[in-house]
Amino acid sequence: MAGTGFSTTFREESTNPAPLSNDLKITDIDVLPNTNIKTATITVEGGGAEHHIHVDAQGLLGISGQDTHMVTLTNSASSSVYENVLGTATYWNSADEPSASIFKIQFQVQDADDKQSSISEAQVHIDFICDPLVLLLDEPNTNYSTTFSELDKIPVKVVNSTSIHLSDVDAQKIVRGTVTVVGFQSHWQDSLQVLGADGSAMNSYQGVTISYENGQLSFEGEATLQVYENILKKVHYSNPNPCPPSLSVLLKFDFIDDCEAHNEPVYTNISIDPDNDPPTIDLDTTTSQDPLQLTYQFFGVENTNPQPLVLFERAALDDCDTMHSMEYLYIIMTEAGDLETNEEWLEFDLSGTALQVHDTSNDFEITYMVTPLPTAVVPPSDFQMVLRRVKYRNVARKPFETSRELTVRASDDTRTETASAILSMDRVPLGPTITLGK
Ligand SMILES: [Ca+2]
Ligand SMILES: [Ca+2]
Ligand SMILES: [Ca+2]
Ligand SMILES: [Ca+2]
Repeated sequence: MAGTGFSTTFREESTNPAPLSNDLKITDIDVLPNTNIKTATITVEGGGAEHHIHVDAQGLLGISGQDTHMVTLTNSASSSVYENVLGTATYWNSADEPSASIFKIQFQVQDADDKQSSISEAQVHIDFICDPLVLLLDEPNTNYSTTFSELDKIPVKVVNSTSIHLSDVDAQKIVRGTVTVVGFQSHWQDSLQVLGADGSAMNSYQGVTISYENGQLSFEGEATLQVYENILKKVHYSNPNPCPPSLSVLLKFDFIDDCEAHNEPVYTNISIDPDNDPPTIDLDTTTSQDPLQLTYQFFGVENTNPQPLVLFERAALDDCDTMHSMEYLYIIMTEAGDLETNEEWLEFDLSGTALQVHDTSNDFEITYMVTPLPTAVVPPSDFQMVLRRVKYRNVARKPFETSRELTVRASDDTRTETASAILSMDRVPLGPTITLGK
């Protein structure tokens, strides 16, 4: 056969087989008496089930081995018939991971005198495609879901450890990967760890280094799919935060194989089973006094210039639970003896809020209850604003002899927190007064 060969490229997974010749010619120096050809073969050197040669015999020649690594044409025919038929030969490779990057396809014919031709070779270059690995977190399901209890705080596995499955048609190794808390913010306090059988956190496993930072668990190191599968079975989620900002945490899995293909992203959804915490109260964030010490100033024996006292202007009041947030605020003032409630009271500034105040004071107790207006939903920050603006006023002519005990109580629908303060009297002495006539 003539020619110096032919070179072509086949792209892996392509549905277009590559032609193996261009203007194929058969010549025979035995011009006479017989230029007919008897058989021809097209063979992939080395063979293998991944190879597929296809020839269109056009009904002119017998054919065997169609679409395999070796096609044989039979029947005696002129060299021009063989040229036409052999010229239709095409090649494709069905492997996801072809066994080499170049294959030699050999053409040979035999004439009527049973003389073999020389071998002419076509070269097929394989354009390799890196197929991504496939990660099933809960086979046959791609994704997984689980629940973390805020109350128990027991770390939970983030994959179904009895049915996780990793596969890859063209790589034996994974080189790195991450499990990421989607949209992570540091105050969420989400934690991802690889835990050993004894419950301790691991920072490496069979050549893979493990680290966690800012909501991302990272793996570095080339290892088999089996090693990575074993690691993923040990990944646990936990969160010490008593105030989960969301009742649902989404984890994204991204792993990269040894030809740099990423898996299609897969996800685990973690539902947070919340625990209701009581509201938190700090009557003055600048001091740790408990109870908080407050002072009301009387001016002279007669309390000649009664001024209101802002009681809790540096207070902090909150309830972080998303479902059971603060609903009531009580402020209660007591002392051992009777109170003259018509001479001392609390003043509230509710402006800018959807809150209302109920005064249920009696001779023994000055009591106020702050609640949302009917149907209103009020954030804890509005309760805090009202608490910071509460004023105490006393218009009695004589100072009280004992201190007042103040109780601040905040409640959600089931839990209550209490803080207390002592309000002492400070009589400011005034100088004597001279009156000249009336
Ligand atoms: Ca491939
Ligand atoms: Ca791959
Ligand atoms: Ca909580
Ligand atoms: Ca609560």
